Formats: sequence, C-alpha cells, structure tokens
Amino acid sequence: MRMKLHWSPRSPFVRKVMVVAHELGLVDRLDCVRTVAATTQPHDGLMRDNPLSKIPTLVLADGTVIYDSPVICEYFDGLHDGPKLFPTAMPERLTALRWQALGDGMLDFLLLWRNELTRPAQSEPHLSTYRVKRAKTLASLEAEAGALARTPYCIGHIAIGCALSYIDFRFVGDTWRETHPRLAAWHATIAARPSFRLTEAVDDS
Ligand SMILES: N[C@@H](CCC(=O)N[C@@H](CS)C(=O)NCC(=O)O)C(=O)O
Repeated sequence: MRMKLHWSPRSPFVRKVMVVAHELGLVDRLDCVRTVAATTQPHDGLMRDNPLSKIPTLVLADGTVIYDSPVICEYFDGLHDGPKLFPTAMPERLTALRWQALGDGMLDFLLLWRNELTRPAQSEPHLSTYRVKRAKTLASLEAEAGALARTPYCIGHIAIGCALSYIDFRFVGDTWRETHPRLAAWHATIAARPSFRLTEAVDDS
C-alpha cells in the first residue's frame, strides 16, 4: 500500500522519517510530495491533512493521516519484522525516547533560532537563550557520546544525528566538532550510514 509524504529536502524532521524509511526498506512505498511549510505562511493544502501546517505529514492509502515525526517513525517501525528502532523493553525504550526528544528538541530551537535571525528586529534574549541551549545540549551529548556509541542503533541515534547534521547545513561555520570530539567521532559513524548519505539536506529554494 502506497503512502503520501508531505516532504521537503530542506526539512530535518522530514529527513528523520526518510532515514527511518531507508533503514526499514520502505522508501519505495512513499510518494514524496514537495510541500513548502513556512512558519509565517500557513499552507492551505497541507492544512487539509494537518491543521498545524507542518511537515512531515504522512497520508495512508485509506486517508488516515499521521504526524508528527515521532509518530510517523513509530508507525514505520511497526511495518517490519526486523530489529526495532523503537525498543519495547525498559529501560532501553526510555533511553531511545529521551534521545529522540533531545534530538527533536534541539531541532526545535535551531529552527526558532534561524527564524529569529531572519527578523528585522532580533530579540537578544531569544538569541542568547538559543546560544545557551546549544551549548548545554552539545555538552550533554558529548557526555553521552560513549553511551550513544555502545547502544544498539535506535530512533534516538537518528534524531540526534539529524539534529547535528542540521547545524552543519544551516549554521555554516559552527565549530561544534572542535569542542565536542567524542560526539564528532560518533556523528561521523552515523553520517556514513547509507540512510544518512541518501538523505543529505538540499536547499532547493
Ligand atoms: N514536532 C514536529 C516538528 C515539525 C516541524 O517543525 N517541521 C517544520 C519544517 S522542518 C515545519 O513544518 N515548519 C512549519 C511551521 O512551523 O509552521 C515533528 O517532529 O514532525
């Protein structure tokens, strides 16, 4: 059964679900529809499927709509019989979900940060808050780099990998690798996976 995915080559959350689709062999079942989701311009067509006007949004063959990326990824994980990206046993499941929340949350403030930088009158309290969150999140990930490397591949690795790659895509010149060497080494291993290489972000604007 085919599925329609509201998609963009620029969106890190779309990338996350595409990485999962590649990992699980589901890409051939997806019809990716280029959808422009902009914070300052709600998209009428997209809102017919998702009132939040956000991507990724998945539409199944029977019309069922699924969002957001954690829900789509978990849905995909239920479509195969191989090793699961969402562990069922505790505490592995809690760790995977927390790492996913950390990667997704990092993306949330990175997107807000980019939006703020495009505003004519930027708010210094907002910008300084994003700088603090960036520093604290990267420090926390550096401290967990060993655990990331040791733990079987899961949705948490994918979310964090997409978030770190988004820094490289949109915050060109950010030198996070120099100050977070263990995290950089771990990221190099995940970025080398075919699922990541096949979903490199592209600015098609
Ligand atoms: N929690 C959502 C976040 C999705 C998200 O923020 N997507 C961005 C594109 S990367 C978007 O659609 N932005 C449009 C908007 O903020 O209105 C998820 O995990 O899917």
